[in-house]
Amino acid sequence: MIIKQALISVSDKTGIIDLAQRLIDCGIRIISTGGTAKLLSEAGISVLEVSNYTDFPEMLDGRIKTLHPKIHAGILARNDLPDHQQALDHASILNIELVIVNLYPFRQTIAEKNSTLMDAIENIDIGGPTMIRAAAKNYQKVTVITDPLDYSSLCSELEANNGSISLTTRFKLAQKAFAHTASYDSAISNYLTALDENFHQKDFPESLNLNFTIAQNLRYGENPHQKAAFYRDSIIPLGSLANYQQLQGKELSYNNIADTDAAWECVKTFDKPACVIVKHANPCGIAISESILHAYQLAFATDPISAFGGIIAFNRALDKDTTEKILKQFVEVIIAPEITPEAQQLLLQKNNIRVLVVPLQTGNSIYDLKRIGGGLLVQTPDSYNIEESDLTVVTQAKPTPQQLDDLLFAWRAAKFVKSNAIIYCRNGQTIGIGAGQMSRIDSARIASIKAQQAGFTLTNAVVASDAFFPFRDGLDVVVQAGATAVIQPGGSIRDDEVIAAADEQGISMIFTGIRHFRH
Ligand code: 93A
Repeated sequence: MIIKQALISVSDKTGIIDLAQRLIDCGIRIISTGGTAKLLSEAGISVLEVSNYTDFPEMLDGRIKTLHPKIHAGILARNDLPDHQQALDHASILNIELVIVNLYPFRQTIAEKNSTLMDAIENIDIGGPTMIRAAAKNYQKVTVITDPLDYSSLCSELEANNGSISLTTRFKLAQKAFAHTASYDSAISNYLTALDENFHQKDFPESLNLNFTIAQNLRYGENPHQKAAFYRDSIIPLGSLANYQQLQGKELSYNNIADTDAAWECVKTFDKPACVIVKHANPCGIAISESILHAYQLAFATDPISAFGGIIAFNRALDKDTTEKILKQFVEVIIAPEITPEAQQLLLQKNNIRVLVVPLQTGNSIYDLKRIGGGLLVQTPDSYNIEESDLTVVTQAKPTPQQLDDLLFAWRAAKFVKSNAIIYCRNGQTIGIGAGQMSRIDSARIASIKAQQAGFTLTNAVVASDAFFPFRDGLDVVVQAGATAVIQPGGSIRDDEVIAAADEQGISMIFTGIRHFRH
């Protein structure tokens, strides 16, 4: 199918002059809307303006530009039916075999701080999606381009094939086009259904249209008998795992991705050089220090047995010295904001290890999603970081500055351990982690056992508990193990009993007023 006419109507005009020139060179006539036509003619490219072609001016401040039968019949007429061709000829309508459109920037508009409902409404494109959908429906004849990143492959194919595009490419582009208009309409629906009757923003839209695009098929899911794939969100904060670049190693598995995400989200929250080692979605070692080498050694020492086959995350560039140490252990994935060239060289010795880099940026997706039978639980992410003003010392003893530092570190760590979480820390190192138990006292016992197994005494350790102690027994366990300061949310009806227990044993305790359940 040789392309004779192309319709170009774009808001984002990046690369459009270059593209138009290459189309002209392929002998294609260009039909274009006001702004696009102006830009192209100023660049010396000959264009037929839509309004001249349809003999109907753009009107209503541009709300009507391409919504005309001469445009839509030209796109929608089938090329396999002589009737259709006759109808076009009869009405002097040209076939349009290539549609290049990108839409009014709705998402960008609503993302702007001071944008109003009127701004949003004016940025709902009507003519553009209509052309895209018509072109995609008629992919047997029409090639549709919605993404500037596809310009160059379009031109290459045209130039290599005497101005025609294969059916395979047309079909692929049609799939992409419908995904694009669906995603565009989802954004509009999410935005509008989040407004209440007074046009105020509600926290959650009435209907939530999610848009994820497949990033990769995975070999299998959590278990080998499950099929799995990894999808990317339509908007990705820069520092999210979904932006990963893999430098070496085997293909990532489903569990690798889940665990790496847990490690990366945790390590990113520390300012000092930090290392987090994760196994089965839980950290088995977290540490901060002056160097990532030392942080790694400390994190590894928390639980060397569990660290076997773990995921290791850093919040600084991975250097040669640290890599040398890591290579002594069995590791599944390493993730860092950067890997130095020397470290990369060294890692090649074990080319099965998956090595990922992701830009070090905080910022969460707007929603945290959890699938349940027949539905979806949606919440804002647990991104609250406590400040000094949230803290209340509830005991007679006050924490020393060193204890306070450790308590704050332990509190950060607790957020990333599955509930019930009890974490012993000392000098920026986790020394016993009790995770995922149904009773808090069991988590406390497990944390002490883990510490002992790894050869730690718990003298002068501090403890974080992700939620309040419902009874004094949990507190008694950690104090008997050797903890001298505790951080926890408070808020139990038996807080008095727990505070009295702490005072009785002469330890200090801080309430945060914030809980960090993680399931
Ligand atoms: O306001 S519209 O929905 N009405 C239309 O008929 C129409 N036709 C194309 N917007 C319309 N467009 C959009 O105009 C395109 O999707 C594109 O984003 C933009 C290009 O306009 P211009 O070429 O004038 O800059």
